[in-house]
Formats: sequence, C-alpha cells, structure tokens
Amino acid sequence: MKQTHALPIALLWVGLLLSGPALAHNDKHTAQPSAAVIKEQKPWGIAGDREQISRTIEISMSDQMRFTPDQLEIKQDETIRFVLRNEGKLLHEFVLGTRKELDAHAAMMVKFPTMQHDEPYMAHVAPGKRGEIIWTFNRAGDFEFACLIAGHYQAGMVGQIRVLAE
Ligand SMILES: [Cu+2]
Repeated sequence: MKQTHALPIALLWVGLLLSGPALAHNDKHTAQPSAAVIKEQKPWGIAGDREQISRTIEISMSDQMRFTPDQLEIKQDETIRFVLRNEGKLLHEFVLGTRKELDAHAAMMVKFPTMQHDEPYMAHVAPGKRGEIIWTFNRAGDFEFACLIAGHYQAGMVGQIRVLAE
C-alpha cells in the first residue's frame, strides 16, 4: 500500500517541475494580438485596436533573412495592421522596437535560443503562414523591426521604420 501512494506524489512533483518555467510565460502566450492585453506604452508606440486601424502594411519574410519591404514611413498616431507572410521554410519573427532594445533582445536570443518570448509588438510566423500585429505609433522617431531568431538578426534580418511627427 505504501508504494501506491508514493507514485502519485512523485508524479505530482515531476509535473510541478515541468510546469514551473512554462507558467511564467502562460499569461502572455494565451493573449491574442487584438485581445484585451494590458497596453504598455513603449518608446516605439502602444498596442493598437482593430477598430482604429489606419492602414494595412504587408511584409514578407524570406530565408534569405530579408523583410520586403524593409523601409517604412508612418505618420504619428497611425494604427498599422502588419500582415506578415513567411515565404520561407524556416520560422521567422517580426519584432518592433528601438535599435537599442532589439540589440539587447537579440543578444539574449543568442544566449538562450529556446527562450520563449511573446509581446503585443511581436509575431512568430511559421513557414508558409501569416501573422498579424496591430500597433499604434503614437511617438515620432526612428525605430526598427527585426527577426530575433538566433543568427537571423545577425544576418541582417532588420528593417527601418520612420515615424513622422504630425
Ligand atoms: Cu528570421
């Protein structure tokens, strides 16, 4: 009888150990880009609402580690719906940010290639699939978008965004 009790407890512990690191990310992973996420003002803008979309910009991602187009001009306070098409055979992602922020984040991705990350200003797009982000550029300035998968950023998978003041 003693042994039949020991087994479930052991399994429970294994379960806790396995779920521990995943739990920390669950809140963000379940959030849809357009769902009621907590909107945090970033230097490069804030999560946008579907009802406020000013225009759609389509961007393709390729295994040549390039975005097309890779130069965007946006007016301050525009809400952009980015439609991201992965035309390659590798996973790619689209992450908005400042050069400094993306540099730091890319370094983390090289150190921890399996690190899970998800925020309203990023999309992970499987080969042949489409992703979407809705983002309001409420601050003027020069920003970037990048694929932070280890090796991709370093190979130049980066684009420029200029947000013009009103
Ligand atoms: Cu990539």
